[in-house]
Amino acid sequence: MTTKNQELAAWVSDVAALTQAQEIVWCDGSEQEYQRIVDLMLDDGTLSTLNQETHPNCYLHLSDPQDVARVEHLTFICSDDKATVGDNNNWMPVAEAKQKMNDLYQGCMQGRTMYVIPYCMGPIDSPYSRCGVEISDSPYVVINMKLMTRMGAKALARIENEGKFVKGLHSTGELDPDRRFIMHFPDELSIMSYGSGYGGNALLGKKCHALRIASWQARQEGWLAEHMLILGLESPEGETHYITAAFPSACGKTNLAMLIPPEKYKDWKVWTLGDDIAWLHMDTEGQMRAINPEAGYFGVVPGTNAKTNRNAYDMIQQNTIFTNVGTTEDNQPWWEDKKVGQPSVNWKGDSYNEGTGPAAHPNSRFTVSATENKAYSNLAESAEGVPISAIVFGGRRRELAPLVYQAKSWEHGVLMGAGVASETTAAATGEVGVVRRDPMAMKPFCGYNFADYWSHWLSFAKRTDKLPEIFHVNWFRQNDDGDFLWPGFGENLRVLQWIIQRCKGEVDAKETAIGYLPSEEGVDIDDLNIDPAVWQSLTSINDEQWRQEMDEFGDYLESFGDRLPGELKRQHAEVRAALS
Ligand code: GTP
Ligand code: SPV
Ligand code: MN
Repeated sequence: MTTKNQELAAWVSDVAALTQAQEIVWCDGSEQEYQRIVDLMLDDGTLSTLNQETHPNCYLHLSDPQDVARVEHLTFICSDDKATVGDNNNWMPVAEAKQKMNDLYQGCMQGRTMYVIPYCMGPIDSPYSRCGVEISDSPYVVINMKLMTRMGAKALARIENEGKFVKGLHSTGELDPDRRFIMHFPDELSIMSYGSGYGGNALLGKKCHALRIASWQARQEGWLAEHMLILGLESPEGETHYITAAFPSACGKTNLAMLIPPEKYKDWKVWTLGDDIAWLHMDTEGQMRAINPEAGYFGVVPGTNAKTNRNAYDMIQQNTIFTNVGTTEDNQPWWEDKKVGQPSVNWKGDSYNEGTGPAAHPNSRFTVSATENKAYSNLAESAEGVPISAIVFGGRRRELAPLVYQAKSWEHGVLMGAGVASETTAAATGEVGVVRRDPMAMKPFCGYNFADYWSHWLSFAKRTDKLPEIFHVNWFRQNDDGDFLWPGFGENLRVLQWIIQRCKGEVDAKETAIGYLPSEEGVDIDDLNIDPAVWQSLTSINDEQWRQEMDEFGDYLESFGDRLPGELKRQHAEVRAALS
């Protein structure tokens, strides 16, 4: 196979010359190709089979122990104007970055196969979808891209029709953390990644293209590329409302997107459209609509069990690639909080021993096609996307943030999103559990200056009077013993119900300085056995703590200087004044 697109053909041959790849393989996206590459990896030991009786077509990949998460300090946006990139990103001048990367790529694929992977982010026939081509020397990348995107011949055909595509070059390199970079060149729609095989660093369609590059394009073209799940909430009467929610990495998007309602609400249904990324466009009627650019899930394994997330638990019993989990004696995948079985081997491939850390890496992942999910929405493949009623922001905060609250206006909602702060998780290298500012859950993913990004968000208010309502949730409040105050998971349905009732104007709320909180009987918790004092603290605010929070947040906003939109300053001042 080759291509009619001259630009693509020329780029592929330039890369082959630079990297001195031994062989070029154009990926067609077929099942046979997938199996052929799986077999090749089984042969070279980069993949192993799991118990095929209990887990048909499931495989295990153990990564280099130093290559288990995104590396935010090694991720750069390269454009010649530093101010456009913003202090929220690492910046490097284009020429310097290219020099550095070309030096690394020089001869790096000697003796290796170079895969050319055409992919489409979004339904293949959607006007909102965008294509790219990833060149990679990693067979692991090929099989993951097959599950995570619309990959192969159809994507190539679309590229040949449209002419435009994102160029992503990836080499696993030596996996040396000192020779590892993830570079983005938004002006020329290209990405260069070297030295890591980990999902977010190596599957370039995902965070690199569908968030960092796409957010840059979205600003120019009037749409939004967001770190959001998309779900449909269907009532017993058959009415479905669509919600998007932005939570930072490993803070509950996959779980919420696949929620199974508790027994009391068994006539309700949650449908999954996406679990990580949403592209939001305004249609000609002024309605915001969302598509999920992805076609699969690259999800956090630990904590997934038959109780917390039955849909995910069931969907990863077959046709799944596991990365960095442990295994049982009979070679089934095992992870912390799986609740069944015992670990025998850990994620480093050593025999499991309680004293030497968890069996599964805390950021171990499953890769599986979205079609394996029983809750997969039949509108997930719709070219126009789904109409959005509510946008939810959230973070992992053991204190401060109430269970749920609603913004008073779109502009106030943008402030609320900009104010997201959350405890860091194992999804990125670095310390875990420290609160950091993570506006719109996009700190690691917004490809340009946050101040301009907030202006862009604010600009939607001028374009329509039909914008979604904006909310903030926090499933992670804890008591002094470290126990969660809210049961979470399936019970989060009760909060989603309140959100939709608020959108429809069906339920009263208490007005506070930070927004509308549920009134006494607003959220149904009758059968949950929650201590009234706990419920009170989940649904009220501590003025003193919030004054402190708003002051810190104010300083953060000020750090964006003149670029900070005046409207955001006004919104901040209003909340701060209401707290005095
Ligand atoms: P990324 O894929 O990194 O973007 O993460 P995500 O936002 O999709 O997070 P995910 O749903 O995978 O959840 C991450 C961790 O949080 C898992 O270990 C879950 O078990 C846990 N979690 C998710 N929802 C809840 C909840 O409502 N309550 C509690 N206590 N934990 C939760
Ligand atoms: C995240 O870290 O937010 C993820 C996993 O969804 S990765 O694709 O690796 O970024
Ligand atoms: Mn994510």
